[in-house]
Amino acid sequence: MAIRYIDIKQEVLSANDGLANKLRVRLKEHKTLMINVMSSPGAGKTTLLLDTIQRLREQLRIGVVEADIESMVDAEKIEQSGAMTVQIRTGGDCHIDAPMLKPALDTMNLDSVDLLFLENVGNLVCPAEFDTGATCSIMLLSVPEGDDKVLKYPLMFTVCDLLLVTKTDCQAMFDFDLKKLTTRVHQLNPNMKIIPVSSKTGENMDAWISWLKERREAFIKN
Ligand SMILES: Nc1nc2c(ncn2[C@@H]2O[C@H](COP(=O)(O)OP(=O)(O)OP(=O)(O)O)[C@@H](O)[C@H]2O)c(=O)[nH]1
Ligand SMILES: [Mg+2]
Repeated sequence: MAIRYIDIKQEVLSANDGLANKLRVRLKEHKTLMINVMSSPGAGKTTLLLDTIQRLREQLRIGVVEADIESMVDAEKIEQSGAMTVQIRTGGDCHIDAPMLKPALDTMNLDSVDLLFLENVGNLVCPAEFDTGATCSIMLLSVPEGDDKVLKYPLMFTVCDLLLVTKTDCQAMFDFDLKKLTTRVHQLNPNMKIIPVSSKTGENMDAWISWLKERREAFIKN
């Protein structure tokens, strides 16, 4: 007797991709550039976003969708910065997918948001598997996590356009080899741009802001 084989994961992913594409089209119609921000817990996503909002709020209207398993801690901080903020509580899920994001977008007036950040759940594995409808995906890897993470969590490094190596102010305390990391990343994803940054010292924050502005200009033109 032949074995009947049902690939649930493939079905879930293809249903997700259909909705993600619709969300991408909708965001484009409103000229809202959505950026999916991913990393392991504590790599510095919220800190980076707070700094970014501070630097760009006179030039762009910024919104943030915060995704967490529990709590509103990050959303409360972001809301204080004046950015439009929506919290998604995943209730245990360790990633955001398109069906989870849609109700958050439905609550927003996208015509008044130029730049929308999705702070994904802190996790280097699951968020990489799900298209959210974002036009860009970026990731953070902090110096204390180590330069070998690209070998252990390769998918995340494959799906992102930009890697921000965060907490470079801690470099002296860790055996983190930026050259080794860069070689490993480019073996997997030759197009990945890498910017080492520190929210503490402000190192290379200008380069990150320039990258964002270039992305937005290209998004509006195309
Ligand atoms: N030294 C140093 N600490 C940083 C830097 N950026 C963030 N931190 C600290 O790292 C810790 C975690 O930062 P968060 O911004 O909350 O990290 P996160 O990625 O948003 O964390 P989750 O949302 O829980 O996944 C906080 O104590 C920050 O102050 C940095 O550039 N240098
Ligand atoms: Mg956070």
